[in-house]
This record gives sequence, structure tokens and C-alpha cells, in this order.
Amino acid sequence: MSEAKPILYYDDRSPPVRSCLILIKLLAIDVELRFVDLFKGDQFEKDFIALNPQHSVPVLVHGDLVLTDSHAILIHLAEKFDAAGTLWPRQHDARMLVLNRLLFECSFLFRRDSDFMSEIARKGFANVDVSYHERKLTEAYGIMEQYLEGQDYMAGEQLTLADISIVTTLSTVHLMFRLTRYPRLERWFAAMQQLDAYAANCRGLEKLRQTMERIGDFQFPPTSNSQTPAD
Ligand SMILES: N[C@@H](CCC(=O)N[C@@H](CS)C(=O)NCC(=O)O)C(=O)O
Repeated sequence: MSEAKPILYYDDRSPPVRSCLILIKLLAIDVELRFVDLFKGDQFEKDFIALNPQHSVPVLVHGDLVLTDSHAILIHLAEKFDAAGTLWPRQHDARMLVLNRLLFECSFLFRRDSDFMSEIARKGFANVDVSYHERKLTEAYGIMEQYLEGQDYMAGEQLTLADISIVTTLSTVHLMFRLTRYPRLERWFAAMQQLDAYAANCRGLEKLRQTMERIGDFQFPPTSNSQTPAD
């Protein structure tokens, strides 16, 4: 199985996809990329639905294994390709903490980000209750601020899959809502942006910004992509 080259079905406007792309770059994994244009409905094509009935990206095909969730993909790739074993720690408690953060990303942060972005796409920005979503998303900011108390990364003192999973969604939310009131989170985000592999997030994030502005008929706040300390 592991001899086969992994295939990643992707649309890099998707935060979960971008987390996979960051990990792939970080570990220099040789992956074949196949684009699925979510905004053209490619995810509903018969062949893709056969692969992933949930009609979502990312999907990773690695030999006989088909994974249809970014968190499972991150874990799989780390187990196969992270020789150092730090991104998905070998020690049980440390690994469970990373898993807990991955589930936070999946069930809380991404859910809320996705609710916001989907509503903009569905109704147009002018018809969205932005302060409702701001409350929901800044609650998530507050939780992450707490996670970072006394530690530099989301699940301890070293970079793990938790950071890689969270940073792409955080960067998406950050297109709209500033981090000024969350100093630890702001510092962590700035540090994540210094990683070479973070470059794998940038193109898709910018594409998402442009797509959302076009279909939602609005503009994100102008400074949102500049990562100055005052941002
Ligand atoms: N929990 C999943 C979420 C995947 C997901 O919702 N992907 C979105 C893009 S961000 C998608 O493909 N949506 C298309 C659709 O649902 O039709 C993961 O982490 O992979």
C-alpha cells in the first residue's frame, strides 16, 4: 500500500485541504494533486461521489485506503512520513491531546467558520447577521487563547498536527475578524506564518478571499491579509 503514490483530491480554497497541503510541504511528500472545483460543483460528479459520498474535499487515496476527512489524512500522512514522530506524538497522552485539538477544529472552529462562509455564499454578505457570527467565532478565539496559556503551540511545547489543522481555518476566519484582543493567539499565528510550509496556505486563502468577495458581493476588511503586529 505505502509504495503507491498518494493522490489528494483538492480545492485549495478549502481550509481542511490547505492543512493537508501544509503537511505535504512540511514533510516533502510526493503526492499527485487532482483539482475538484467546489464552486463549479465538481464534488457532485458521479465518479467523485463514488469515492466520497460526503461530496467534500480533501480526499486522499493511498493504495487501497480512501480517507475523506482532513484530520484522518493528517494522521495517516504523519504516521507514514514523519520519521521524527513529533507531529503526531508517539507518547499516548500527548497524542490524545493532539487528537482533542483536531476534534476541536473539526467540530467547533471549522463548523462555525463554514457556517459563516456558507451563509455569505448563499445569501450575499448584505443579508448576513455578521455580529452573530462574530460572537460565535470570537468565542472560538477565546478558547484557543486559553489553549495557548503557558505553551507555545496548540497541544504543548512543539508543533503538531493540531497547529497545522487549526491554522488554515484560523487564517480564513481572520480574513474577517481581527485577533487584537487575543495576544497569545496573535503571537502563535505570527509564528505559524514564519514556517516555510505555511506558504502552502497562502494561494488558496487568497483565492478563497476573491471567490467569497465575488459571490458574496462585498470586501473583507482591507488590512486583513497584512500580518503586521497591529493587525
Ligand atoms: N471535516 C471535513 C470537512 C471537509 C469539508 O467540509 N470540505 C468542504 C470545503 S471546506 C467541501 O468540500 N464542501 C463541498 C460540499 O460539501 O459539497 C474535513 O476536515 O476534511
